[in-house]
Amino acid sequence: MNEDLVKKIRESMITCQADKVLRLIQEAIDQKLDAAMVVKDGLTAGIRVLGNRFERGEAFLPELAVAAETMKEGLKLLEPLLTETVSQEALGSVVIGTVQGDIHDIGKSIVATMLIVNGFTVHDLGTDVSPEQFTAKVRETKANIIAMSALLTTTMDKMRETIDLLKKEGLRDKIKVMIGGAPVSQRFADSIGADGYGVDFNQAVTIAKQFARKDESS
Ligand code: B12
Repeated sequence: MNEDLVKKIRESMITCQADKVLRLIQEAIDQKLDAAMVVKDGLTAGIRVLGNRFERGEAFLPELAVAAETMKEGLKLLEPLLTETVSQEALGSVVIGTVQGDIHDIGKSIVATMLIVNGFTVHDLGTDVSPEQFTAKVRETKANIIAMSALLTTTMDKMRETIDLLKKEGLRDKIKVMIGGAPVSQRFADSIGADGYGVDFNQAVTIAKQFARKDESS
């Protein structure tokens, strides 16, 4: 029954039926379904299928835009549930943003929310964030983690540039770097000298907690 509802949310995302998605999300909320599961297996799974169709020329940009708007509206409905159990632990502070040239912000914003829920202080710089802006915020906030998101193959190299600038400014040893986003991989993370790569918001939280534990023991 619950799986049915999540499946319907995914299918309605794929077919860009905004009103239906929002109605089904309300149903999921009323039925007290796990909000994180609705985000992951419903909304995110659906928008990914649509992205693949776009790549194959079977869907078009206006459809992606409708799906993105629907996703944001859906997240607004779910956010009170996601943040209901904000952890009181103070695990450290994170500077997060989508890299320069890239305006995709849905995944980055979910990661930011889930980090807050799990006890991190988050400074969200938004989208199109230059290496200079990331570095200045790290310096200003004395954050222990920087989290970068990239959705385009043409922008992911900005992650490398940011790490290089952190090194140049003498900040690299003081901060852990984690990266994510559809075109990014563990291999890419290793190649640019990032400390962690996460495939989704669950992994982002796990990695950030690992960093926090290592910080404590050093
Ligand atoms: C929605 C969408 C859009 C929306 C964005 C709206 C918004 N406000 O974000 C709009 C319509 C505006 C858009 C525009 C474009 N898009 Co677009 N878009 C997508 C789509 C369908 C979904 C992205 C998304 O929101 N996914 C849902 C979220 C929840 O998932 P996510 O972002 O992957 O995030 C999760 C994980 O990756 C991870 N994560 C993310 N960040 C981080 C960070 C850290 C630190 C960690 C640990 C984890 C992590 O956790 C998140 C949550 O679980 C993707 C398809 C895809 N497969 O990703 C294409 C896609 C990314 N877009 C693409 C393209 C080409 C474009 C455009 C260039 C199109 C154009 N011709 O104009 C423009 C880019 C403009 C720009 N300069 O940025 C391509 C990129 C291809 C490539 N190889 O580079 C894709 C892959 C579609 C495709 N298959 O062709 N897009």
